[in-house]
Amino acid sequence: MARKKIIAGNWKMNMTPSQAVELINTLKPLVANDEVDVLLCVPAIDIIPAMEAAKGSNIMIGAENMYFEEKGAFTGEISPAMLDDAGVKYVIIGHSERREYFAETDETVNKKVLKAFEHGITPIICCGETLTQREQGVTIDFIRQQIKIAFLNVTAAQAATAVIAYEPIWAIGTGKVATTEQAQEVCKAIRECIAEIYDDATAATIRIQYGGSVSASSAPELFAQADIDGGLVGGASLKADFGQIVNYK
Ligand code: G2H
Repeated sequence: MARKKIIAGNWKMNMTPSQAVELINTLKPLVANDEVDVLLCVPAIDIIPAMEAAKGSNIMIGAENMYFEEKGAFTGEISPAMLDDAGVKYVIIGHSERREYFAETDETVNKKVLKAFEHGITPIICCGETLTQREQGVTIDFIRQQIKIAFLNVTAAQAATAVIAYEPIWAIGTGKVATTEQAQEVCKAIRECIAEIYDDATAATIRIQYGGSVSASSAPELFAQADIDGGLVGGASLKADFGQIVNYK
């Protein structure tokens, strides 16, 4: 069965609650395309008003992060139960900005992935190499390691429902998009890695996005690649361009 594309916005630390409502109202008619899954991952404080604003549309609201503990003395963190109770179905885990600025590691990513599944929330698991790693020719090895650790103790049934976002760090917010060949090569390698960890059926079902300066002009070619099942879109999800990306065909 063909995999349904998933096109997700990652608003990062942008949009106040009232701006979130305004943007969702603008985007609703522009992204009304049932052929793809449309998701906006928004700051925690925006989740509830964004869900209200998105009601009656095809826009799903997701989170940008969560903690791996159930509850307790973790000032400032958001628990999986809180997301679940708010109706969140997707959460971004291990974005490179979380790894760079908030000390997330492959191990904490794995803990969060397991916790998300425990609460019935689908993780969008981010991976990606630095420019140095690409230049040194170790991209695939590095990504394989990130994937293997992220999926430790995750069952095949769970893995099949996960989303992986391949985001080369050098392409994030820089305007430099990976070439379609570069993006496809790594997404294919990720799928092969999933087949090695699990089996062909799981690899054929899991959805793999490309992320990193995706725009209305780069989306059509990227999303046409055999192993690319949509995108994780930062800057361009904050404007009407997101509508063009969702309707990339
Ligand atoms: C990569 C991406 C969204 P942008 O971080 O996850 O952002 O499209 O702005 O590069």
